[in-house]
Amino acid sequence: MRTTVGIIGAGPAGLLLARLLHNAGIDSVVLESRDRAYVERRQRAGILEQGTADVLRAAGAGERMDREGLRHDGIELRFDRTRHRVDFPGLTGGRSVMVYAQTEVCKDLIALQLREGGPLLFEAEALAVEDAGTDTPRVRFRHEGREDVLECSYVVGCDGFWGVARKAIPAGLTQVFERTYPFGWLGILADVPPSHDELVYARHDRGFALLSMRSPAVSRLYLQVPEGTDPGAWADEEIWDELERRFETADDWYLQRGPITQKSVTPMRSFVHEPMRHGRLFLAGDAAHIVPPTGAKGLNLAAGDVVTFARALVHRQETGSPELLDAYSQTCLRRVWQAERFSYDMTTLLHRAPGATPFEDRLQLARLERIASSRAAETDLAEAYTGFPFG
Ligand code: RFL
Ligand code: PHB
Repeated sequence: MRTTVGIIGAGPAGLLLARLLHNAGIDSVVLESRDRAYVERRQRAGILEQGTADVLRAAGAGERMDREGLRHDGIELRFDRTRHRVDFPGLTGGRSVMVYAQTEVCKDLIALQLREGGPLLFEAEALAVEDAGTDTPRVRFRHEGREDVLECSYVVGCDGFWGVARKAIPAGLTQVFERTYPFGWLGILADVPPSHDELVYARHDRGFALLSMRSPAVSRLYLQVPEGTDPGAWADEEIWDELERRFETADDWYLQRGPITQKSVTPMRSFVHEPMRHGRLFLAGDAAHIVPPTGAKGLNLAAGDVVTFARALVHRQETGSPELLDAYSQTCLRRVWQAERFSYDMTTLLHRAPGATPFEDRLQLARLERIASSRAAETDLAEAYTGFPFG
């Protein structure tokens, strides 16, 4: 098997990349280790920056998003039983975000790829990337019980944090920056209309809580829990009781309960692998970097990486110049580190670390009050949340 771009992984990064390349007339093959149903059901991100939504639209993958997605013009910060709304368009010159789940983005891109694009193989597990430093990189993979080789001009590792692509970059050329947090998120899906029309990020002495949504009828909620928590250890009513405590306000707002249909725990981590390129192997999305979900940046970073790669490859094909491909890692990392910074800031602003001192608690409240009372501080948050322009 031979192709121009071998793509490992059919998460948002791999699927969007395949679409962008198809639209530019460049052929690709996508290898995905899981089956289609698994990829389409995996609960993850919910927020698209305006730039990500624009890219999906321009790629011809925005039709259902524009019909069913919810445009959000702000978020609420909740602390000390008070509520503060951050008005995105008013602070950023008109920018907003879109609530449209990662599951739906993936479904739309898979349908398009299978209808119009190049091969997308499910249950095709990449085993290794070979000869990444040469002009003829190869992906060894297993599909339908057989081992095979995909010969490529370029390989893009979009295979997430646990993938194999990153391992093909020699350790001696690599620097890893990492931080783990001593807590995770217990996330639930519930068949109940969201109790607020925008996302609510709550800081509470008992820990962080987030109210999000998947549709006008389905809520997505998260609770900060100790690292390593077993989701089964939390009874449904205990979850609602705890959410109610952490979202409590001084006014008459209340949290509506409903049947919980899914429950899981996500660890929290910051991680950056530098460089994001070795020879003709490029890393994109979670394969190269992880952010804690508090800033809603992971999927948006993945989109930024593959847009950068697609532009660079088109430039190479049109002009013969490798300049943009050579700059890929540097270009992506600038944006990545801004997202790392913002996600870290949001995480430390809103979560209660085990053993936090009263001094640290007061500082958190002072940071929140600063955002609530200074247009400059609030604008900084609004600009980062809605996303910096692509490229
Ligand atoms: P993915 O989605 O992990 O996809 C990688 C794909 O590669 C496949 N794979 C392989 N395929 C072939 N061979 C191999 N050897 C392979 N190894 C792995 C996997 O099966 C998979 O299909 O990475 P990608 O495409 O880079 O996308 C990244 C995003 O998924 C991730 O950053 C976001 O979900 C993060 N995230 C959020 N991001 C946002 O922008 N906004 C949010 O609101 C947001 N909320 C979240 C999140 C992530 C969360 N979790 C569960 C970590 C909320 C949560 C709870
Ligand atoms: C989600 O809806 O899953 C979501 C929203 C905002 C975040 C993280 C997750 O910051």
